[in-house]
Amino acid sequence: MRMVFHTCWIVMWMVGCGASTSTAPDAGQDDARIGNTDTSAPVAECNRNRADCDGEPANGCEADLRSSQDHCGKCGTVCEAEHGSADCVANVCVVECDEGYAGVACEEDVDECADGTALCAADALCTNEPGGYTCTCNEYFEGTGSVCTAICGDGM
Ligand SMILES: [Ca+2]
Ligand SMILES: [Ca+2]
Repeated sequence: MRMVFHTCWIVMWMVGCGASTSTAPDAGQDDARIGNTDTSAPVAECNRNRADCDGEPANGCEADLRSSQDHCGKCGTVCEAEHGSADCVANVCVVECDEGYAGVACEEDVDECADGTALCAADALCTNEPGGYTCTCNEYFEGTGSVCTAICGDGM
């Protein structure tokens, strides 16, 4: 009598256990895929916009590609500007160059003398410089460079 009861209990327990284990694996996989904090999650399981850029499984998908300055949009894409500001916004590196600089990372000096944006007087020499330019009045002229007047103008 006692034995029968025991067997019955075991069967019920097994059925109950079987029912719960049939759903558990799926739920577990979803958790691993979604949870970046789950350090046991494989590297390939990073969420969209996150990545394991340092190859360190312990910290999981540590890089937020949307805003990381070192991994903007994808691993290793550094968002920076040599002469200006750079911000990783929504996976894109937005660069704003200081005046006088251009290029993808604001690394190029703008040659204001060559591109015609320099505001030198007609009687001045334009000299390109990093981040700017200078205007120097020609010989026999004097002034700031943006304004040059002839010396001995009275006699001419
Ligand atoms: Ca990592
Ligand atoms: Ca320049």
